[in-house]
Amino acid sequence: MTHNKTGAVGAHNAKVMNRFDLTKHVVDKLKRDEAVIGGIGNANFDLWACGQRPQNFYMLGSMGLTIPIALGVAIAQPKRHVIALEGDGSLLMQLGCLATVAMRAPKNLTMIVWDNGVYQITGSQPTASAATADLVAIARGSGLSNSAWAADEDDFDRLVAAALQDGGPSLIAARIDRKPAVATTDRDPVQIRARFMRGLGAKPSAA
Ligand SMILES: Cc1ncc(C[n+]2csc(CCOP(=O)(O)OP(=O)(O)O)c2C)c(N)n1
Repeated sequence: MTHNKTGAVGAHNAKVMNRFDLTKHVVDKLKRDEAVIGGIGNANFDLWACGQRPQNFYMLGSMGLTIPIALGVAIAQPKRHVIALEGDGSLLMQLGCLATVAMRAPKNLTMIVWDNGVYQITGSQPTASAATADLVAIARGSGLSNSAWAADEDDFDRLVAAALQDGGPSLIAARIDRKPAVATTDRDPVQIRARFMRGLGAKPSAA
C-alpha cells in the first residue's frame, strides 16, 4: 500500500478494515482521560463493546451530531483531547459541521469516520460515499487540511497517534467492512448523559 503522504491513498485504494478492530486500536491509545463520542448505531455499539468509560458519550437516535457534540466538548474543555467516531451516512447528513470545525480549529479534536458505504443499521442502503463523494476531499475543501484516508491498520495507528498530540483538528477516514457491531449499547440516554457529565467533571444542569 502506498503511504498516504504521497497523496496516492484515496477512498478507492485504502484497505477495507474492521470498525471494532480499529475502535480497539483507538481505545488502546487513550491515556489522558480523553473524551470519546460514539455516533448513532454501530459507531457507539463498537465503542461500548471496547469497554465503557465515564468519558465516553454514546449517541442514540440523532444522525450527524457526533462531530458537533465533540466540537462543543473540545471548545469547553481545551485541555482534554476529544475524539469523534462517526459513520459515513451520519456525517453526510451534517456536512456543515466540518466547515464549522475548520473555522474554530480546536487543536484537541480528532474526527474518525467509518466509511462502509452504506446506512448499515437501517438496511444497508448505499450512501453517496460508495459512489461519488470522497469524505476526505470534502473535509479538505471545508478547510480541514489535516485529513487523510488510512491506508491500512498501521497507517491508521500512525494517524491516530499523531492526531492525539493536539495538532488538530484532524480527520481520519477509514474504509470498513459491513460486519455487524459486536455489542449493543444500553438504551438509557439519561444515564449516558449523567455519567458523561460526571466523567468530564461538568456540573449537572438544572433540568
Ligand atoms: C434524521 C434521521 N434520519 C434517519 C434516521 C434513521 N437512521 C438511524 S441510523 C441510520 C444509518 C446510519 O448510517 P451510518 O452513519 O453510515 O452508520 P452505519 O449504520 O452504516 O454504521 C439511519 C438512516 C435517523 N436516526 N435520523
